[in-house]
Amino acid sequence: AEAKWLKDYQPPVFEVMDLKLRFELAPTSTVVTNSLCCQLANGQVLSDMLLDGECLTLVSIRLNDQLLASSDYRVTDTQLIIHQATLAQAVAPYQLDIVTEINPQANTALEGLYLSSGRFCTQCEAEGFRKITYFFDRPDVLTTYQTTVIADKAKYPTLLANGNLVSQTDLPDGRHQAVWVDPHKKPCYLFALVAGEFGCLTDHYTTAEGREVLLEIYTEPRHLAKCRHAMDSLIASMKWDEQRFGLSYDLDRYMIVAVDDFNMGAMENKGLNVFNSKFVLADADSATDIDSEGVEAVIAHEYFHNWTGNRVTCRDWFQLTLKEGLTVFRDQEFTADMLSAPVKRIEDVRRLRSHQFAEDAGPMAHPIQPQSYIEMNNFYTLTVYEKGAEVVRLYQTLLGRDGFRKGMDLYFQRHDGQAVTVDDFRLAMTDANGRNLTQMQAWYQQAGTPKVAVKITYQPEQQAWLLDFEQHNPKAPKADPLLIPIKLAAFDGQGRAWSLATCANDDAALTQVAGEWVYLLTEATQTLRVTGAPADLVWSLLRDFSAPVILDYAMTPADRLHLAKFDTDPFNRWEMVQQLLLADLISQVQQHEAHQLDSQQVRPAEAVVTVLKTLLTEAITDSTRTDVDWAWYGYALSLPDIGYVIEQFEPVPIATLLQVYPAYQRALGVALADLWQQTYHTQTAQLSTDYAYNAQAIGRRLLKNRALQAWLASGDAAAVTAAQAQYQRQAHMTDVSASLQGLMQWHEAESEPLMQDFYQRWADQPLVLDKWFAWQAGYGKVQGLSGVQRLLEHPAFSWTNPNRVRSVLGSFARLNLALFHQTDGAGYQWLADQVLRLDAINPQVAARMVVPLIQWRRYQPQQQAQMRQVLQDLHTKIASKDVFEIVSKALE
Ligand code: DPP
Ligand code: ZN
Repeated sequence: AEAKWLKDYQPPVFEVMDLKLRFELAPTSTVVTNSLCCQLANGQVLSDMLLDGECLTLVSIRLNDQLLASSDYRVTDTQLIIHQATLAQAVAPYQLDIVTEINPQANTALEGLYLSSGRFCTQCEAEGFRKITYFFDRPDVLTTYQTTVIADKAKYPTLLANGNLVSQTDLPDGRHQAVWVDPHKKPCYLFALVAGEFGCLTDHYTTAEGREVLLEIYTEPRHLAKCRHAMDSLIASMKWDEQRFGLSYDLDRYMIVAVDDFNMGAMENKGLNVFNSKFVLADADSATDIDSEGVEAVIAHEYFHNWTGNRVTCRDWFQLTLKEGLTVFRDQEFTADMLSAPVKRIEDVRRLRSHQFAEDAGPMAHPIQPQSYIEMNNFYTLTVYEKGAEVVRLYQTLLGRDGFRKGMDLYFQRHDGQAVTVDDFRLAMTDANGRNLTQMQAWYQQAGTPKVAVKITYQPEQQAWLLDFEQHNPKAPKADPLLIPIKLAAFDGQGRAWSLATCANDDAALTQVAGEWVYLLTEATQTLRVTGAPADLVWSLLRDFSAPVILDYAMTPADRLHLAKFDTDPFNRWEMVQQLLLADLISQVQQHEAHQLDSQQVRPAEAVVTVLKTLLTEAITDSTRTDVDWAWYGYALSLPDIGYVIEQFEPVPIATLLQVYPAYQRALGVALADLWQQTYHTQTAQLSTDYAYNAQAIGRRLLKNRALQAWLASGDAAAVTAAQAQYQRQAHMTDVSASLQGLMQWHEAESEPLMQDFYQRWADQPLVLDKWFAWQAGYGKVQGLSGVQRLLEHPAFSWTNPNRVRSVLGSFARLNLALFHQTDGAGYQWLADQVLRLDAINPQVAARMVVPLIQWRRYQPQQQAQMRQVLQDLHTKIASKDVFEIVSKALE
């Protein structure tokens, strides 16, 4: 497999003026007629015409209406090459009519045109269009599309494609046809087609410009009632984008189609989004709060792509973060406005630190603008998306919301209708604000999470604080320093904020943006000197997580407690509690590793118990208040993810960690059992049994269920009874799910009859059944690996449904760490066996499932050897370039 490189980018030789596609749909043999009109692009000279195409059966090619002979062109596994000599004899513009045949039913890779539960749908990003027809499958070739869809009317009553519906007619043979025209030029990765039997929820939106837009959500008819939340989310997104960015929708129709078999979350095809049904269908009975938040965020994300991605697209796939980082940032800001801004920030930073930091420290580490790839699908990563969004956020932190908006306005003014690069985005921000942002370039080019070490000292004679900063990127030790904004504040002994205004004049790097102090790191080492300040200040740094870095700052527990109490930044208050917990966890793991204490002796430190006791007491006392951010309490009272704890060790003493972490959870449960119980009851009392989707209710449920979890961990029999009762009430899926997960984790035997009941209730609802699989794969311990294996043999398991595969293989390797890391290495072998099997069916998903194995270098010698052996073995057997690329990098 050959790598493609950013440095080899060449502009397209041909420009396409128009494309007409005609599909005669049939499950095993669909005929695609592609009529494309093209000519040499400006400044190009005639050469062979290279059209991408894979897994296609070529039927015929006409050039300017002349049937070509086989000597006029050549076909390889990946291309159709029309010889220069053939073109030289024709008159430009070239009218090509290419007829091919494809087999959607055999398409289990779910790239290109495929069938999902008997419905046709497409997925073209990144390079799936080449599996539909021969074309210039690259994002910088944009053209207008007319799509004719022909299919049996009884089996496929709904026929959809991008743009506006022009005509729909019956054909004599029981078939019908629909013609769709998309007036906006687009790259082929945004093409979409859908055909099948659907129910449709409709609504309307009038844009700020007065355009009447028809909104449609298509799904299996039986799921129609579960689409309301998605529709409300869509309308809220349309309104939000107008208010925040002045961006309105640009077609008469916006369609969303939910399908069950989908490799990713969703796809922003112009005017016709295709979604994994997981991110469309949600009601109180079948979806948790987290699921509903996911629907709201993904609906918004795909909608926002209409401007950041579709109207302005990427020049090449190395620029993916141009649209993804920016669109994730936009959906984060949207969710922050819809629910709770601090809680959204906490959730995003938790995910970043638990998963993206790990990716950035491992063998797949890459800059947000990767320099090369073998399989582009492998670069739809947490780094490109989540770190990319953090980099976009840096501009807003530096320029303020207004400055950021000015930059966005200029970006659209300059580039609407174009395929551009991350440099174009940076230049728009630069020019709109008259600010030199050249140093931001390094954020796009360096892999690895930067570390910022801070030493703070006080000089009593001068009443001066010295804050020494040093930045360093272990993955790129020789790289240029980055521009890192550190939001900061200081609080005195009484907890009062100390104003930095007097020192701002002495140091140009200290500025105020939107009322917050920001210290700009631009050098490898830099010192901020704050004079005339009292000795009792405690410094709050990297507030609101103002840059995606690891802050290396040894605070005393007393200072952490002080900020946990007085900091005015809710993110950093949360962070202080988390740091207390993390430091304690790390020290207990180290002690156990050194002295082989048994897990009975795990005890949370006094400071930890004190701070959690304070928070729980507050939550109980204030439980009737309606102005409290309850989700904040829920997260403050949660342990750092085990994934984040693992990140703290090199090498990772995994066996010890997997003893200590649950023992610590139990010990915290026991130490505060009464308070967990009271929190559970006081919050339950405040919640109506009716489900409501709003920040207040979501927050209460989060806190209540966190308390239930901790109480269950304590071993108290009353907690088991409470959890069983909560399950039996069947109030909504958030409560059902929390009770079952808690019981499975801490009282697996007691969970069994409830799990059976759950199966009976939900056997015919795939998205809910995914949970049933995921909980067993993620938490089931009693039956060991054979219990997980049995899930694969369950009649409801399916290798061709990505959600189902992820719910077993993904949950197992991410959550069931005791089995995954079991000492004989059988957990590693089991996962590798399944990856190999999946590789033959769906390489893209297989490549995701192998990732937990590639972190082998982080572990101790025994696990290292076992994991490496399994990877080496896999390397010799694997067929796809998807898995090959990842395993090869892991073994380099
Ligand atoms: N472009 C999709 C998304 O992130 C993924 N293919 O929205
Ligand atoms: Zn996206």
